Amino acid sequence: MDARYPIGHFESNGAITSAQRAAWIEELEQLPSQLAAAVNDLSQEQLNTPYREEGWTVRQVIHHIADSHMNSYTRFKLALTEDRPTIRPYYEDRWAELADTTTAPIALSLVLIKALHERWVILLKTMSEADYARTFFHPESEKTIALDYNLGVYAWHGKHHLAHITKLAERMGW
Ligand code: NI
Repeated sequence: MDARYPIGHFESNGAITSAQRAAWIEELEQLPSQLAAAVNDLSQEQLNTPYREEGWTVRQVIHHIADSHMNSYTRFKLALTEDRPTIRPYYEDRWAELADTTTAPIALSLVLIKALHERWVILLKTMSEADYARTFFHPESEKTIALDYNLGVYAWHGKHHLAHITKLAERMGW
């Protein structure tokens, strides 16, 4: 198994049903408490352990989720209020090397992710079928992305990074 992709890549084929969306929203809703449970008992040394060789530390993974999901939330709001806006890509690997990500207490991002996901879920639960069909343009991939697909991507993204932490803890016998 590739330690980088413990749950595989995101896959979505064909139409996305409202039941599928509801399941993804539920996953986003549960992520903050699952993350908190995964890191609650870890020591500073454990938090500073890379989840794989050459990989981010557990601390960086937690702060990265906050960075990434703040960007995603903004993209949802842009797409809901503008016509196919071009979103702003960023270098997530460089963000992850900044001091707030390498050294800040993870409690800060756990609170941030919890509050952010609560707002995100309120928004997601009130979005109509037409809202989920709204899109943004990603200038790097040059793809037009619909919000229902992007919901799936970020439900996957949360589970993907959660699995980095839980698999590491399993391997290390923590
Ligand atoms: Ni990521």
